[in-house]
Amino acid sequence: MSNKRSTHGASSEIHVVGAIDDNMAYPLLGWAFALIQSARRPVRFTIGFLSGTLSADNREKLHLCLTHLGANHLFHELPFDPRFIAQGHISPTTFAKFLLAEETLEPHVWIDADAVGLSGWDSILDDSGGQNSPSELFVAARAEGSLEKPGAAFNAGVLAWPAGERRAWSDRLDTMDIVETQEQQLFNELYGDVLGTVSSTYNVLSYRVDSLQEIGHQPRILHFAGPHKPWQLPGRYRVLCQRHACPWSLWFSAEALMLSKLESGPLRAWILNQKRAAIRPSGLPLDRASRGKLLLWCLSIFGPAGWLIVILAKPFAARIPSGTHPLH
Ligand SMILES: [Mn+2]
Repeated sequence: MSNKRSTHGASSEIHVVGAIDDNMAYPLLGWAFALIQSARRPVRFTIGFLSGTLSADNREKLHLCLTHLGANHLFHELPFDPRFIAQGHISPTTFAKFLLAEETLEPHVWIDADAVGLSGWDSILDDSGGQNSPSELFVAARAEGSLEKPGAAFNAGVLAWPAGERRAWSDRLDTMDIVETQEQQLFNELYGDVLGTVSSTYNVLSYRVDSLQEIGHQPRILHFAGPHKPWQLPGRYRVLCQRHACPWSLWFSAEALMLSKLESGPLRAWILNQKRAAIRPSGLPLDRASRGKLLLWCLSIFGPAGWLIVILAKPFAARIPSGTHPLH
C-alpha cells in the first residue's frame, strides 16, 4: 500500500497521527473509534508513545481492541528526551508531535487523544489549501469568521500538515525560556509566520463552551483541552451533562458505542477495568487551575454521597473553571 498519496479525494485514505501514555490508554479507544465511525474515507492511525511511558501489556491489549474496532493502526516508539517536561496536566507525550511530524513528510493530521471526531472532520486536509498553499502548517481558527491577527497564538491540539519537510525544533527548544506551555509556545514560535487556518470547527475547545448550542454550529473535532476530562466523570453523573447537552456528552456517546462494539470481544473485563481506572485522576489536584479536576476527584472518591456535593456546589458552578462538569 502506498504511503505517499498526495490527493484527498473522497475515497482516499486519511492518515491520523496521535500519541499516548498509559494514562491515555482507555481514552485512545474512544478517540480512534469516533474518528473511524464518523469518517467517510478509510483512516490509518500512527500512535506514538515515548519510551517507557506505555506498557507492553497496554500496547498489546490496545492493539487487540483497535483491531476488533477495525482501526488500521501502528504503534510507534519514540525516544524519550529529558527536555520533554511535564507541565501541570500536560504530559511529556505532547512533545511527540514534533518527532512524528518530522518523520511524516506526507500530508497527515495530528489530533490530540483528548478529542473526538464528528461528521466532516476528515475534510480537514481538503480545506487546507491543497498543494499550492505556501503555508507549512494549518491550524483551526480561534473563532468562526474571526480575522486572525498574524502571530496570534494557536492551540496545537489539531495540526493539519501538508506534504513537506518540517522545521527544525530541537535547537530552538534548547534556547527558549521555560514558559507555562512549552510545547505550544515552541509550535507558535516555529510556525507562526507560515501558518494557514482552517475552520474553527476542526478544533472546538470544550472549555470555551458550556453547551453544544452555544457553539452555533456542529463541531467537527471537539477537543477536551484543560485539566479535567469527560472520562474522569463517574457514570452516575453523566446524565446531568447529557441533559444539559454539554460538550462532554459527545464523548459519552462515542464511548458507549465503542464499548458496545467491544462487548462481545475477549477483552471486555480489561476494558471495563480501564474505564474504572480512568475515572480516578492520579494524585490530588490542588492548584487553582484544577478546581474542575478536584471536583471530579471528590466525586470519584465519595461514591453515591457525591450527589450531595453536586447539589450543594451547584450555586458555585460558575466558579469552577473550564465549562464542563456536572454542575450545570
Ligand atoms: Mn489536548
